[in-house]
Amino acid sequence: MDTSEKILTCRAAIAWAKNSPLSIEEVQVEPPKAGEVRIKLMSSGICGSDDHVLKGEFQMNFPLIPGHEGAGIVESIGDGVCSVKPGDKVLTLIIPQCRECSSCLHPKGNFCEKQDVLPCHGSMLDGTCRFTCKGEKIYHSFLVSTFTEYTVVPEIAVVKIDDAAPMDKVCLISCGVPTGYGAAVNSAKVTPGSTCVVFGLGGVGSAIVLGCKASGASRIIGVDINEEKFPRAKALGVTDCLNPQNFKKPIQEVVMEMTGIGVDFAFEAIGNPDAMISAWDSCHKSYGVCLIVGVAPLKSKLSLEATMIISGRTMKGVCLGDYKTRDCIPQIVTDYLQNKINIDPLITHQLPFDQLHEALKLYHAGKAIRCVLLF
Ligand code: COD
Ligand code: ZN
Repeated sequence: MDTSEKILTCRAAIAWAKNSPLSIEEVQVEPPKAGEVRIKLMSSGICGSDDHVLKGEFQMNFPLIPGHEGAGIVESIGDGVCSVKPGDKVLTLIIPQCRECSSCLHPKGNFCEKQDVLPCHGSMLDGTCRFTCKGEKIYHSFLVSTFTEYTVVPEIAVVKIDDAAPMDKVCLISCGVPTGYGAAVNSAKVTPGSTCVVFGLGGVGSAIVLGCKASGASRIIGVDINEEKFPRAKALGVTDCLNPQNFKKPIQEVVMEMTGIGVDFAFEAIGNPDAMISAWDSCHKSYGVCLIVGVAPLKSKLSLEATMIISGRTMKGVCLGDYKTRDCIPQIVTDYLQNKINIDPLITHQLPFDQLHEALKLYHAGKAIRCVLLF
């Protein structure tokens, strides 16, 4: 049956307010307008940023449908859409690529001006929403919303991937993998034989470890307050695991003592300003590079010892691994299919969508690296 141009009714998880439990409801999903794509989701990861959303740390409009790490199949397209067609396997993109703004036109920029993360309005690009529940308007998150059987996204926030992609896994390549792996291989360009430290060994931090290892780093120090993360981190390539709570001195001093001179590359994948300073202070004074991957709470500030900035260290923010998303993300899927990168160890759990609460419990208990929801 041709469902395009029709309003679809399906199940979706709604956050009615910040810090309130998600409820799975029947929602109506409008057809895509011009320049938009309606997608039948096959899987969605639960990312650290979704937790920030639910806690209200992104200052978003509620009620909303969370989720952004999605893989699905195009159900219908609006007028003018030409990069995807019904039946295509696609990934949703939390950072779109409009190919027209100053970031997209610059050879290095990837933080497209059409993104809806910082700040977050919760609508489509025309300011309206495509979801309703019990007659009430439901907001989108980050232009995508993936905790739903169907979603509508702008064409600039979706990309076609290889037909052979396993849809129960590749949702991670929508966000967590490029965010972490790309921070190491594409943004930092970790060098063979180098020493790295990764703060936060969740899904994103684990993908950073994968990238450091693939780049030939000889020592990878992993820092996390949850020691349950250590065995998996070691299996991915972490050589030394540190729990800051086991030391009386600041963890950067421990890293300095372990390395003698500081690390070549430090990554922060927690979103914690104190950890950002620890990462910076762990770097070699002269040539160390500190990559900030986590988003810190709104309006928080960093306090660095200003005198020492002159010694040459670099601090760089990086979003989605500095990849221009529509141009680069399909290649990561192809690399996965060709066994050039293995994302499987990052997927610790897979659960049907209606067990969303169980999945969130696993996330909050620190048991999951990535739990994938299956539709
Ligand atoms: N010290 C050490 N480790 C800590 C601390 C601390 N003070 N606090 C928490 N941790 C550990 C946790 O135990 C956990 O293992 C890890 O940090 C965080 O991992 P997750 O699994 O909760 O979260 P991720 O890995 O999915 O995401 C983390 C991000 C920081 C990347 C995320 O929260 C974020 O800020 N994302 C925005 C950045 C971005 O580029 N987003 C693009 C799309 S998300
Ligand atoms: Zn994410």
